[in-house]
Parts: sequence; C-alpha cells; structure tokens
Amino acid sequence: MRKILVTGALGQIGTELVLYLREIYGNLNIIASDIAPKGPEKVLKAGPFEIVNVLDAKRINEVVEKYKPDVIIHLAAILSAVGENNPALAWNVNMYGLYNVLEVAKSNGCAVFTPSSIAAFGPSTPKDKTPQDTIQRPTTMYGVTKVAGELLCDYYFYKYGVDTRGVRFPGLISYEALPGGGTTDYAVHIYYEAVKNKKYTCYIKEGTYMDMMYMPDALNAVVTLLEANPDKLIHRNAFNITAMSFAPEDIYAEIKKIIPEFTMDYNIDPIKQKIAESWPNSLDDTAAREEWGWKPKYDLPLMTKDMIEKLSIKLK
Ligand code: VAH
Repeated sequence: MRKILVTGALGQIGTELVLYLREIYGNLNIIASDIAPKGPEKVLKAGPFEIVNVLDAKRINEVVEKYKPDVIIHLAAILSAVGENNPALAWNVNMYGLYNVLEVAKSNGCAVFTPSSIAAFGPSTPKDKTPQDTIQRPTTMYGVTKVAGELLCDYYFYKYGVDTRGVRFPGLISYEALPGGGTTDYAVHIYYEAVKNKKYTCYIKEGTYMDMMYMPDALNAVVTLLEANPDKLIHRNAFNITAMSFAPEDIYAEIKKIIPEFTMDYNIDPIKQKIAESWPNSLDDTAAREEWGWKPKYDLPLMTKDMIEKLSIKLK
C-alpha cells in the first residue's frame, strides 16, 4: 500500500487532496505536513500531521525517515500574485523547497509529484490550444520558478532516476479551502460572493480567458498520474491538463442562471490583469489524455451547480 507525504497540506489543493488520498490509501498512510498546524481539524486530526518548513531539508529528511513514504507530493509554494509582490520569497520557497524535496527523495528512494502551472507559459507562447511542448518565457517570478521546477524535476529523473511526475494545473476552483494569493482566485471568490451577497466586483477584465478546473478533477488527475504506467510517460513532468476555459462574463452568466438576482461589476487589479494576460487562453491536453488517460468530468455548468449547492450549505 502506498505511503504518501504531502507538503503544503493545508493549502487550497492540499486540504482536499489529503482527505481524498486518505479515503483511497487509508488515514495512516497519508502524512500531512505544513509550515504551521493552522488548518481544518479533519486534516490535522484524521491522520498523521507534521510541521515541516520545506526550506529545512533536515526536517524533511527527519519526517521521511520516520514514516518512510514511497511518494512525496510537494505542494508548498508561493502563488503568482503573492509572488509578484515578493519575488525573493517566491524564488526561495518555490526553488529551494523543491530542491530540498528532490534531494531527500533521491536519498530515500521516494517518487515526487509536484504541480507546475499554466503560469509556466508567457506572452510569447501560442495562446490558443497551447501545445504541450512550446515556448516557455513566463514574465512572473512564479512562472519562472514553475519552468525551472519542471526542468529540475526532469533533471532528477534523468540524472538520478527519481520518479518525478507533474501536471501544469490551470486555475483551480473549490469550496473547502480558499486559494492563497493566485491570479485565478477570482473564479472562487465569485461563487462565495454570489451565495453570500448576491454581488461581486471582479478584478479581472471582461474577455480575459484562462484555463480552469474543478477541484474533484484535479484530485483525480494527481492519483491517476501517480498510478500511471511509467513506461507510457513520455512527458513525465508538467503535463498540460485543463477542463474548461472561460472569462469573467462566462462564469457570471452561469451563476446568474441559478441566482438570477446576482450582479457583477469590475474594478481591475492591474498587476493580476497583467499576469492573466500573459497566460494562455486555452491549453491542448492531448499528451495527458494519450499517455495516462486524463479526462475531466466537470464543465462550467456542472461545476457551477455543485459549487452553489455546496456553498449554500457551507455558508448557512
Ligand atoms: C495562481 N491559482 O493563480 C494559481 C495557478 C494557474 C494559476 O497557478 O497563481
């Protein structure tokens, strides 16, 4: 049975991924870790939790020697908008954190899954149906760390045989844990505001398309790629995956079908808008579909229905 250490386990992805993995592999086989024990009780209490700062290689090694996981899922990272406000922090956490995890994995025979992002592309990348293999000249520090991270993971596979795997996540939408400082966060906050206040002020301009995905599809992608036959993986790290591409007016219209009184206006955040415009409008995820059977279940209508149902209960 797999034993998995998750870093950044109390973030937007980590919170749901730990619960999902514990259902599949058993509570005691999933070790959640984060920089501080500040998160949902059900993650902290239902299985092992360890305080790990990914900048402390010794501490990562200590936890790996204690639990002997065969996989490290490395999620701890600084996202795009926070990273643009503090590029040094983003470089340190995203690069040295990943380097430490790869070094510990190499010494302990662990596989490593770590996500890249659509942020690994930049303004010179083909914007529509962005190919799996194409120009990657991102103009954000977050994007720079994601491209460097993809290359570092490839290096540890080719040079040391570390089984590294990863996907380029689009914006992720979920109702459990709020996102932590990304550019795509508007697509989460709009649902909360629609349910709570029936109005939302969007910081991304009308007509700005970005790839997005509902969290259940993201969780399924992690496990499917983790369990995929390695002989079939040509790309290994940083598979393009997506489920939908929409602009603010599209998600607004979908919510309005369920909450007719919902209204939205705009107050553009220039930094986040510039980041969003540097990313693709839509990805080509053929490689993931062909090499490990990637297939999303949720489109915008299905996601909107589920998000509003779940948030109507959560925010009661
Ligand atoms: C961000 N949610 O906005 C993250 C993600 C594709 C975007 O990497 O920074």
